[in-house]
Amino acid sequence: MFDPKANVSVTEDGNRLYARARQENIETVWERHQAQQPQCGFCDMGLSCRICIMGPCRIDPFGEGPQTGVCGADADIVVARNLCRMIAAGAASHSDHGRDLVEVLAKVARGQAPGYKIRDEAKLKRLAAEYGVAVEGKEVLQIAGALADAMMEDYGMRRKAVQLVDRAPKKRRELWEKVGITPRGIDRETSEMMHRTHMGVDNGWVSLLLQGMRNALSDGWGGSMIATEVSDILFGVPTPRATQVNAGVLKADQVNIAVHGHNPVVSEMISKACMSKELLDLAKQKGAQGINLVGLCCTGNEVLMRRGIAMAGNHLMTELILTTGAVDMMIVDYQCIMPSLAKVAACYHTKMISTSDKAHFPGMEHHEFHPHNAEEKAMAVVRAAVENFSKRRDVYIPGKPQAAVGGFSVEAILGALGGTAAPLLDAVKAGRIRGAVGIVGCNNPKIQHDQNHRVLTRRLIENDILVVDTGCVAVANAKAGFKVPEAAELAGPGLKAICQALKIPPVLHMGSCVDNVRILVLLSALADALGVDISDLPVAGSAPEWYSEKAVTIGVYFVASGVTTHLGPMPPIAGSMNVVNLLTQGLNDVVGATFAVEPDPEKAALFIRRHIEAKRKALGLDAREVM
Ligand code: BF8
Repeated sequence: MFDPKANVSVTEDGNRLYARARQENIETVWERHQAQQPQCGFCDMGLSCRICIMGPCRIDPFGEGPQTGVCGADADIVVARNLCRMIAAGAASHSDHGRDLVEVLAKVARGQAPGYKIRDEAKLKRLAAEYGVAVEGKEVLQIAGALADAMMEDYGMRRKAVQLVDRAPKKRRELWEKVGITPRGIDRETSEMMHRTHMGVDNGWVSLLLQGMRNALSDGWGGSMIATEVSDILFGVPTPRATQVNAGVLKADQVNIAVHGHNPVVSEMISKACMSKELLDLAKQKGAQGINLVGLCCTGNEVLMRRGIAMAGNHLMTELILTTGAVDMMIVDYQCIMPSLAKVAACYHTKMISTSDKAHFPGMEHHEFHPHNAEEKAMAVVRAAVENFSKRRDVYIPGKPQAAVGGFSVEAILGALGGTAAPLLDAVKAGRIRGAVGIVGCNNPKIQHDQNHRVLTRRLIENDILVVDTGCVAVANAKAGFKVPEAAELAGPGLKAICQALKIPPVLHMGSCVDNVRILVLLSALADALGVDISDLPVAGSAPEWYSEKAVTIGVYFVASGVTTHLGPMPPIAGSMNVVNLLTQGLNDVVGATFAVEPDPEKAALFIRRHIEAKRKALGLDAREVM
C-alpha cells in the first residue's frame, strides 16, 4: 500500500495542491482512505456477501470459521457473484451513457434538440450501412432517426447479437459463438447478470463468469461502442490537436469553468456557451480577460479529443483543483464524481452544478440538462460562473501547463499512416515496433498518484512498444510529457524513428474510457490485415491504477476479446483460488487471453514485454529474450 508519509502524487501540481489542502485543513480522498484503515479483509478478498438479508455473511479464508453463507453459497460462488455484479454495474454505467447519446441523436432527428446537430454525415452513413439502415434518397435527419431506432434495438432482446459485434474478426466471433458468450442485447446481458446473481439462481462459478464475459462484451462491442460512435456523429471524429494539461491550465485573469464527468452531451454544450459573444462580453464587464474552459476526467477527454480544450487533471486531482481557489464553477454530469466535492468547494467561492437527472450530489446546485433545453441551460450556468468571478479570494495556481497532443481516433491513426494499417504492420513485422499496449483506467489512493502509469509507459516505449491510452492514464501520460512529438526521444530506436517520420508522439491519446472501444476497432483492423485473431497479436492491455467497476468491465471485455490484460491493484477475488486460476490461467484455453495482476510497474513492464515477444514468436516474427 502507498505510504501516506510520502508525497501523495508523482506530479508537482498534485503535491503542491495537496500541501495547500493540508495547510487549509481540507479533507481529501487521502485522509478518508487513511481513516478507513484497516479496510475489511473479507471484502478485499471478495468473501463477504450482502446479496440477501439472511446475511450479511462472511466466509473465513483460513478455513476455521464458516465456509458457506447462510444460503449455503461457498467461497467460489460468493467471489464469482460479487465480481459479476461489479461487471454488471460497469457495463450498465457505460452503456447507459451510450443510451443517452442515442436519445440525443433521436431528438436531433426530430428537431427537438436545439444546439445539437449532425457534425459528421459521412460517419453517420457508415454506421447506417453497418446497421442495414437504407440511406439512398433519404435526408440526413431521416437517416439519423432510423439509425437511432436501430441502435435502441441493440439495448433490448430483439436481436441475435448486438450489431457492432460484426466488427470483430471472424475467428473471434466464431469463438464467442462456440463458447456461448456472443452478447445478445445490451440491457439483456446486464439484466441477466443481476438475475443470475440473485440468491438461488446461478451457483456455478464458471457459468457465472462466462455470463460476466458476455455482459462485458455487451458493453465493449455494444453500449460503449455506441457511445463513442454516436459522439463522433454528433460532435465530430477526433483528429490530432494540440492542447495543454495540469493545474497550470487554470488562468488567474479569466473565468475558469471545469467540466467533470463523462458525457459530452453536457460538456459540448458548455464549450459552445463559453464561446458566445454575449457571455465573453459579460466576462469583460466583470473584469475577466475571457472564459477558460478546462476538463477533468473523461468528459475532459471528450472535449480535449475534439476541441483541444485543456485538461486540468484526472480522478485524484478533482478535489485538489478546487483548492486553487481559481475555479469559478465546476459542472458535473455523472460517474467518478466524488460526493465530497461540494464540501471542498464550500471552502472557496466555487459554484458546483450537477446536470443529470440520474446524478444528484449533496451541496450542489441542480440544473437539469435535457436535449431540448441543454443549449439554454448551458448559457444560464456559464452566465452564473461569470457572475461568480468577482467573488474569488486567494488564488494559487501551481506550475506551468504541459503541452500535449490528443485526438488519435482510429480514423486519425490510419490517416497518419496514409490511410491503411499497412505501415504499422510492416514496422511490427520488421521488429522496429515490437507491439502495442493499451494502458487504461483510473487513479486509486492506494497507489501514489500517477506513479505506476508513468513508470509502465516509460518502460514500454523505451523498449519499442507503442502505447495508446485513454481515461485517467491519458491525462497522467500527458502531464508526464509523453504526448508531444519530441517525446519520441524517450522511445527505443525503432519506435523513435517511426514517431519522428510521422511526427507523432510515442503515446497516443485515444480518448475517454468509453473510447477504449477505439482500441478494439484498431485491433480488429490489425488482426484482419494479418488474417489472424486478436489473441494472436503482439499486444496487451493494462490498468495500473484502476479503481472502478467500469474498469473491471473494460478489463473483462479486453480479455474476452483476446487481449491479455495486466491489473495493478488486485480485484476482490483472492478468496477463491478457483476464480483466481480461471481468470489468470484457465481463460487462455477459453478466449486465448488472461488477466495478470502485478502491483509493481517495473515487473508489470517485464511481464508485458515477455508476453509481446511470445506472441511475436508464435506469429513467426523475430523474438527477443526479455531479462
Ligand atoms: O471512465 S479512468 S477514474 S474518469 S473510471 Fe473514472 Fe477511472 Fe478516470 Fe473516466 Ni474511467
